[in-house]
Amino acid sequence: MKRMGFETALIHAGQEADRRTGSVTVPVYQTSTYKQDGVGRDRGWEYSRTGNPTRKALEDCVAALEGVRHGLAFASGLAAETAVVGGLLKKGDHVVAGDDLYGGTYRLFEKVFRKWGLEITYADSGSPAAFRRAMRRNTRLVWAETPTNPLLNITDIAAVAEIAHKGRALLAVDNTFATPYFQRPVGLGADIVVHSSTKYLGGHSDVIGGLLAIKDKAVFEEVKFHQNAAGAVPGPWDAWLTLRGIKTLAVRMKAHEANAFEIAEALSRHPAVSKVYYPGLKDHPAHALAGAQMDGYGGMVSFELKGGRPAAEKFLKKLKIFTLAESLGGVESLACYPAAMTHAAIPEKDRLARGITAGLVRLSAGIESTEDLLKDLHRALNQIQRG
Ligand code: P1T
Repeated sequence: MKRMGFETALIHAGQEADRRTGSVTVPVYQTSTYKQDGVGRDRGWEYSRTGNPTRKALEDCVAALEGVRHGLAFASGLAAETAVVGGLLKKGDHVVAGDDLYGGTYRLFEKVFRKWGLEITYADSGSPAAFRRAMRRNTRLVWAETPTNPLLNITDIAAVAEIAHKGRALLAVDNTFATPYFQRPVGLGADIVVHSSTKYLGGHSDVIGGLLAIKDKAVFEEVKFHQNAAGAVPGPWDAWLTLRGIKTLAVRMKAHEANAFEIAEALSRHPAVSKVYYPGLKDHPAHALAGAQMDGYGGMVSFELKGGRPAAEKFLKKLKIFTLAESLGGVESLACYPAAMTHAAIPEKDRLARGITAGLVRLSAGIESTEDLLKDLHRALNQIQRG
């Protein structure tokens, strides 16, 4: 089935009815190994670290959604990131990364990749000129999260791709926040797309996973080698749950975004709030760029409360529908306090320099009724105002 529409690909890419039984969903191949018909005569599958049909369906599906031929699935988003760096780079290579990143990604770069002998420079996520200035002769990889976590900065993918390629480096884009429903980085020049499928792709807060979509076959082969050699693969059940989640991505993303818009506007009008970060708002510094490189603005909203940590703690305690929890992108609305949760691994000085302040709260807009979500936020905001 070639050239499917996006909504069709969500449901069918990589997934044909099972040949033997006609099962319309991909079976869960809960097996570690496969019978061989003779030495050197397998049936295309040898061992489930190397390959598994349920996982392969997910890998083919993400490749189709991102508009490339090659996909790979991992046990987590961070495992996918590790395979990119472990598969492609060596000691002495240099990485340029945007400076607003998920805290766990920053920790992986700082505490693991530096130990491997990699050099890393962070560039202002919103400034292609900063990426250009950070490039060196030994830069092999440029890494951008866009929109960024947690501040919803936007990196100009086409501009940064040009800079990376001029320096003979690859561009990897973490597309977790936008998903391929709102943004397809390869069409803008990226070489590798990274996902924490734990988030919107899985969509139901019930499975951890990571996915890569890779444009070039040689790059894919190197990362695939690492996937098998290091072995951070998902089990077939996790792959199956992720495939099931992906089927409804389009309808969910529309609902997440509609709620996020209403939330961002309501927060902007509230006197307890000093700043709102949402690329769909006209006063977001990269509103025009987001509109040009994305098909929508997504479901994540961050904001700054007047009154720092005490106000944030009070607000988070008063919420009833939003759940205080790490992660994002599930059907249920979540609230997070980045300074002590998702971004606690970043030293305070660096956090503050990036804008992750003591009053910052991050919301993942779920797909519950808009009215209930707004009421929940208003109640909590009004109570902190009362003191
Ligand atoms: O948690 P894991 O599946 O390993 O994915 C890591 C990851 C990678 N990239 C982005 C943009 C992410 O947001 C994450 C994980 N983030 C959270 C857990 C969070 O609450 O922000």
